[in-house]
Amino acid sequence: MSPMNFDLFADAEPEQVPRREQIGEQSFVLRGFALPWLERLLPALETVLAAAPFRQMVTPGGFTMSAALSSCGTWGWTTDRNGYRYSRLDPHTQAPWPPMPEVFFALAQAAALDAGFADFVPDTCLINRYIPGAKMSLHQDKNEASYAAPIVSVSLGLPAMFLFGGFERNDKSQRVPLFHGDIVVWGGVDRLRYHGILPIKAGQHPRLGEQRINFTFRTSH
Ligand code: MD3
Ligand code: FE
Repeated sequence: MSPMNFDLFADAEPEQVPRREQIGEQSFVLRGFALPWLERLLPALETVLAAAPFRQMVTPGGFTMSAALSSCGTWGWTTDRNGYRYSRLDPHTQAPWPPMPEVFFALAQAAALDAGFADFVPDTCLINRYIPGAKMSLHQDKNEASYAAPIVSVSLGLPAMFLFGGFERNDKSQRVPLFHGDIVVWGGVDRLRYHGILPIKAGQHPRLGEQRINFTFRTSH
């Protein structure tokens, strides 16, 4: 056998999909970024939910959202017939929202930094729970005081098809599949893009069961 025939790549790492995908000028998907944090995130999530359980909220238009919501941190996002707002108190319990667990904050900061945003200081984490059939219609997030900070979103459980649109409702959307452990980070110029989640397909996730949970970290004030 001539040396020419040695497989130069025999010891190389197997081919892998890129870990960081750019989906917009300042938007990145970090594939699997949350996986090493999972066994610390889930007990912290249980603690938050014991104090502020998931509940379905009503939009100003009178529709009950199909996703169930909770929050932690100094502020929590709420909606009812009177409008959308951030509040310091959970309207369900009348108590302050539970504090943001350290592991939530640390993960959000690490993901923001990986996408190029140093010093991200979220003051709220909105927690969305989707069961099969639940969705989130195309919308913009406009309730934050400043759009300077990025938004960090963590996907857990069942997969989802994320719609990443333009700056007007009718602009064409990209479809981005999001899987258990993926994190998406959005910065400045992409901050006001329309976005949504297609109805979740039936399925069982080995760790989270029949649901998708999404954390959205924001600097609201
Ligand atoms: C894209 N949540 O809570 S990720 C929301 O998966 C929300 O639960 C979805 O949209 C979910 O408002 C999508 C979060 C997200 C947040 C802000 C964005 C995506 C964004 C701002 C601009 C573009
Ligand atoms: Fe949103």
